[in-house]
Amino acid sequence: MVAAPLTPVRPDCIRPIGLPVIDLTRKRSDVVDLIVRASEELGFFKVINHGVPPHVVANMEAEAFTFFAQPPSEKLKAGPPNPLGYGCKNIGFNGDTGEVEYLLLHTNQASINHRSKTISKDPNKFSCTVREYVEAVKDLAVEILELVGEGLRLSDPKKLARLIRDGESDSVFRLNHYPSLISTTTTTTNNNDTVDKDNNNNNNNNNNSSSSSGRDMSSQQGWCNVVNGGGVSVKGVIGFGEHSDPQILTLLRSNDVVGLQISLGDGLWAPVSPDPDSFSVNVGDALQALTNGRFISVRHRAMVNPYRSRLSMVYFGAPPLHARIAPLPETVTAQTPSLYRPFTWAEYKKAAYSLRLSHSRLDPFRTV
Ligand code: GA4
Repeated sequence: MVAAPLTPVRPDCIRPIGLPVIDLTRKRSDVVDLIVRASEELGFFKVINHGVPPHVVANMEAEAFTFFAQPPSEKLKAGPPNPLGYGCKNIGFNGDTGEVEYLLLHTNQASINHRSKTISKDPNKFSCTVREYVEAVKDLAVEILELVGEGLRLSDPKKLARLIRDGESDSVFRLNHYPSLISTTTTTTNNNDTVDKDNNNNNNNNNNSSSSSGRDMSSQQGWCNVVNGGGVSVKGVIGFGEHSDPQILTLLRSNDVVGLQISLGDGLWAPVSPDPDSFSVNVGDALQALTNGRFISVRHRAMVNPYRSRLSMVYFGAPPLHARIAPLPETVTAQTPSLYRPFTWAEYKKAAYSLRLSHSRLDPFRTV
């Protein structure tokens, strides 16, 4: 009898590689070339000397830690995520889950003001902090897209940047909290929320994330049901599963805790070293379509750090809902015919929310 061939099981493999770190104060033409090359080869790069003031970042991080340190009953007042608002473990509407809790906000000021009322005891302070952060990061995204426009030799080099600068842009801002898994003492409260009494292992390097009592604000207090009686494996727990971002450009900043990984294909994952002074930048699906597949919308995921809580603050630069996304004429040639049919951002967003997180969302929009 011939034995049936074994189906090879290929475990995910971590492959540390040198990821591009681009100093935005270098000569403009060099920066343009580096950004284009990184976007083509990986769809990912980091930027340093980016001009976002440290206090703006620190204030936003402090607000985020303050929010997540609250008991579940308080945080749930800012939910459920529809998709905006507070969410815990559930991602999107089609059954995706992860070991993450988050706040998803629209960057429109009226929306931030409105949401702040259920998020913070000092809504004005919260909304001002978010506004300052989002404005600064949006300016950075605009600058990067202008450099991209130059690199692609667009007849109108600011065309891409205008899509996210537009007052009606559908950009969103996300705060993700990935509590650590190690905990020495847990108690289960009446409403089934697991409360961690030991905060020491969540030590965070950033002074701004500490409360006046000197306690780490990234405590698991208020986290719902992650530690589960100490029975959770601390290896390879997924916080936010593999996906690409639907928008144009994503700018992510995290505290000094490892977790983000980008896909190199073939089950290989490159860890992104945490570096609170830089921003990680990734190409989104809309930019892949606009560049006719020249730039890669990189797939990525976030792993839970066993020992320390991770906080990421992510700006997703998107066009207005009515904006038309189609390969830019400069990227379409006889040799590189149009890969995608035109679509509006509203159409794409609707499709994204009808699919699972890991779906290759652009495929149905391909012409060939
Ligand atoms: C991924 C990028 C952003 O975080 C996000 C996510 C959104 C959500 O969490 O509500 C989505 C996800 C993201 C992609 C596919 C859909 C929509 C969950 C999901 C299953 C806010 C976004 O715009 O798309």
